Amino acid sequence: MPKYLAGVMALTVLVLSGCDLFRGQQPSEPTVQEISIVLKEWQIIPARVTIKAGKVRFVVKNQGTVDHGFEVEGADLEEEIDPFPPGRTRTLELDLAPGTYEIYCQVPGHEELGMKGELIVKP
Ligand SMILES: [Cu+2]
Repeated sequence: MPKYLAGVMALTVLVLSGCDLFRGQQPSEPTVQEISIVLKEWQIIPARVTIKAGKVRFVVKNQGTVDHGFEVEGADLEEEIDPFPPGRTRTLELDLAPGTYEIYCQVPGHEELGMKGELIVKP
């Protein structure tokens, strides 16, 4: 390959890595894990969720035909989305420590019918 071409390529690499360095200096957004959950009769999908400790945003959609809610319970934590109508979506943002949490629908009787699951938060 001609020497000038090698020079151009080296320069290109320098410019590209320069861009990377520049990007690396931008303030980085804290990572929020986003988990999609579907509620319907009579299940929570997925029933088993595994995430890493830290900030998580549950995007919960009611695809059933009656009101459903979403509750996360475990360790010292109990947080919920109040029951909401079919076709709607609600979000819940939490900062979770490692551990095993229950997830369930808090409408009376729904958990017993199967609207429950497990949330595993890894360190
Ligand atoms: Cu329910």
